Amino acid sequence: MQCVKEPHRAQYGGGIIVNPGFDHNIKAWTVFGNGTIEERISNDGNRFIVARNRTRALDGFSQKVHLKKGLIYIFSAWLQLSEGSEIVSVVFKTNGSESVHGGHVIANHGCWSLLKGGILANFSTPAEILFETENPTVELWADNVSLQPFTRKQWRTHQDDSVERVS
Ligand SMILES: [Ca+2]
Repeated sequence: MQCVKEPHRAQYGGGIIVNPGFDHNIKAWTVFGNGTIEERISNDGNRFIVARNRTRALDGFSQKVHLKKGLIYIFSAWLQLSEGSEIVSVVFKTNGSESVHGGHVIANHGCWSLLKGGILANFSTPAEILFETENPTVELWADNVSLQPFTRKQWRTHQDDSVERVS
């Protein structure tokens, strides 16, 4: 998918993400590591979240979720940078220090890119959703974040439905 001027709506209404489109400021989002997180508003009145003054790859905004064993979690988020072009990954950090990458996208300045991915939960655990960019000097912007759980059966049915809708 190409880079777009305004982010599209969150998949599945955001799923289990609280405040996925930042209509309620940055409620339910916390800072991970160093730096500052804040709400920003586009010229068209769209609210999104910004992480700035980052110093490490994983610094930025974060939301805690609870993963359930055996479920498939489909993730998506619209991302933009304050400058340049970087690979941004979504990382699920579970208790202890285990981190699971759940997909990546090349994000740019000037337009929004869609990161699509997902993980399979091998055990039930709280997890923090983090975003990683190797270059921490750029601001990371995000909007319309979504995390939707599916059982394997639901996911197969969902994919079948998607295929039917397309054909
Ligand atoms: Ca928004």
